[in-house]
Amino acid sequence: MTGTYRISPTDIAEQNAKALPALQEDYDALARRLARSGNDIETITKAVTGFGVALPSWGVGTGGTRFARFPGVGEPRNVFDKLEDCATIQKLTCATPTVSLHFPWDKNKDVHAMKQLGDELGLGFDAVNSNTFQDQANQKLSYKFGSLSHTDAAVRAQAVEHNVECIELGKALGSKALTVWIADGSNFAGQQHFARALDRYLESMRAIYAKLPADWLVFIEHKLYEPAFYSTVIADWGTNYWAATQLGPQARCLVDLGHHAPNTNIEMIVSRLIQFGKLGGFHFNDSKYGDDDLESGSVNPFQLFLVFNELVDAADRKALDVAPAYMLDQSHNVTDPVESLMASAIELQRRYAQACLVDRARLEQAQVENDALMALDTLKAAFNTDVAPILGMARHRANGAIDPLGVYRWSGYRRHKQNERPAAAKQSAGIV
Ligand code: LRH
Ligand code: MN
Repeated sequence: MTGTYRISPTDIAEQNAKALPALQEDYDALARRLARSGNDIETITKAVTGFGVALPSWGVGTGGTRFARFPGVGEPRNVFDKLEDCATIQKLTCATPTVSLHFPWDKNKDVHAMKQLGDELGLGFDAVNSNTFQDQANQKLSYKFGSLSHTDAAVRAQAVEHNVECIELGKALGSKALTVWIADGSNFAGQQHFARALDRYLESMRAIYAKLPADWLVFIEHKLYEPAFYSTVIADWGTNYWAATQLGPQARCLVDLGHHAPNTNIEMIVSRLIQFGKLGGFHFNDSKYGDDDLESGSVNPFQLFLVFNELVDAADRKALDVAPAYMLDQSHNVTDPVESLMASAIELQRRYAQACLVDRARLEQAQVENDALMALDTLKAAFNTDVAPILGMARHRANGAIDPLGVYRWSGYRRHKQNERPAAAKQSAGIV
C-alpha cells in the first residue's frame, strides 16, 4: 500500500541500550525520593503504562492558518500514510495506541483496507469526527449558513445523513464514538434566532442519536467562536451539557481546551461535567489567545496538570462512570507533526503522572482547614516533581524508545518519507 520505511524494534533496542544506564540511575534516585513521601514509583509507572491518548489523523500533516500553510517534506498523501506516521509515534512513545479519523478528510473507497492496515500496525480507532463545516465538491446543499441548525430542513437532513454515514464508517473500523463539532452560528446581531437555532440543532441531534449503536457514545464539542464571530450555537459547556442531557445517556460533552475564552477555569468545567455525569472526553491542545491548537502544555502546563488533577481525584472517588476519551487535536504549522505529537502525548503522560503523585489526604486536610497555601503547596509539590524517569522507564519496558525524539531524528524517518512521498503539487491554506 505505501512505500514503507519503518523504524525497527532493533533500531529502538540499540538506541535504548545506550540510554538505559542513565535512565536506571535516575529512576532509582526518583524511587528513593518518592518512597520518602510514601509513594511507590512502580505504582505510578504502571499507571503511566496504561495511559493512552488518541492521535488526530488531521494532525500528522502540516497545519496552517487562513493566511498560509507551509507544508513540510514527506507529507502524508492519504489516510494510509497518516496511519503509518501514527504507528511511528506509537512505536516510539507507546502512549498513542489509537487514531481518531475525520470524514470526509480520511474518506477512502475501501474502509476495510484502512481497518486492515490499522490492525497490521497495531492501531485502534477512537471516536470518528464528522464534518459539516465545509462544503465538499459534490455536495448538493451548502453549509455556508449552518448545518444541523440550518433554517432549511433539507440542509439539516443532509448534515444528519453525513453523521449517520460517519457512524457506519466508524462501525467498520471498530470505533465506539462519534464526535460532532459544528461551526453553526452568526456574524451579525439579528442574523440568527438563538433559541430556534438551538431547537433545530437538538432536533437534528435526536435523529443522529437514534442511529447510534447501543454501545456507542456521541461527543458534543462546544466552541466559543470561529468561524462564527458573533454567536455560536454550541458555544459553551452549559449549552453542551443541556443538549447532552436532552439527548440521553449516550450523549456526552467533549472539552477541547482551546475552545474557551482566555483564562477560563477549564479544570472547574471538567469537575462540573464529572459531577453532572456528562464528561465524555477531551481534545487536548494549548492556546494563548484563541483556538490556537498549539502543542499540549506548551503555553499553560499548570492548567493541563490541574485538569488531570481533577480526573485523578474523580477516579480515586470512583466518580467517573465512563473513562473519558483522551484525544489530541492540534495543528502543527512550524514543526514536524510527528515530533509535535510525540512531545504532546508525553506531556499528557507527564501531567497525569504528576497528578497521581498528589498527596490527596494532605490536600483534603488543607481544604477542610482552609489552609490555602498548604493546599497550593501540595499541588505544586507534585507539579514540580520531575517524572521523566518514570515516563522513560514505562516506554523502555513497553519496547518503546527511552528518547523518542532522539531515535526519530537518528532514524531519518522524515527523509525516508520525503523519498517515498513525492510532494503534492497543490498547496492549500487552512488546517488540511
Ligand atoms: C474545531 C475542532 C474540531 C475538529 C476540528 C479539526 O475547532 O476543534 O474538533 O473537527 O477542530
Ligand atoms: Mn477539537
